Amino acid sequence: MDTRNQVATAVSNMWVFEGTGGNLRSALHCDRGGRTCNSRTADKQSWEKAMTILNRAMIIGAIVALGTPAAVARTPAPSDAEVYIISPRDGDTVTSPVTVKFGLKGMGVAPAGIDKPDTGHHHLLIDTGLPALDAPIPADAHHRHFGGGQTETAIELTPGKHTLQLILGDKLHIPHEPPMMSRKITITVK
Ligand SMILES: [Cu+2]
Repeated sequence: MDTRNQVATAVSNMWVFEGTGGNLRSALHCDRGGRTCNSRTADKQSWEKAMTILNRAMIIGAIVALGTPAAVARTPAPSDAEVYIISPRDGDTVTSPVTVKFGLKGMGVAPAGIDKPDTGHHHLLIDTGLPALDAPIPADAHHRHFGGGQTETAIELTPGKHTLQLILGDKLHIPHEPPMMSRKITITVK
């Protein structure tokens, strides 16, 4: 008896598990609308949840779709949109305070809290990597929010090398799907 399931549909931002009767074969992670799904390693919690449901149901052909563990709804962003740092340029040597200009193409800037399609507000990541993409961006010295809709800022930096990267957040400060982020640049402060 062939108990494999076919993934027929997927909804936004979801894990889709193929398998039945406690025999999970694979997991797919699908983007908004389920247009593209990629094989990905599901986290343990999601696998266990899927196993429980499949064991209980024992329905051949069932498709189990679970939300991501964090279960936050990520706001879709146009796939051709682009976030970039206008200035300084990668490799520049600058003096503090450093004026950083934010660039955005294919989307609009809206203050935090405003629910408008294809918009977001800038976050400047200073000397840090990307935050979790399925949670609000932290607010601290390494994660600066521009919830008023600002498109530039001046930051005080100590002498030496620093990295800067922009990431857009939605009305709740959560990165979009797909995440809209700039390249990470390195500058030297004199
Ligand atoms: Cu924010």
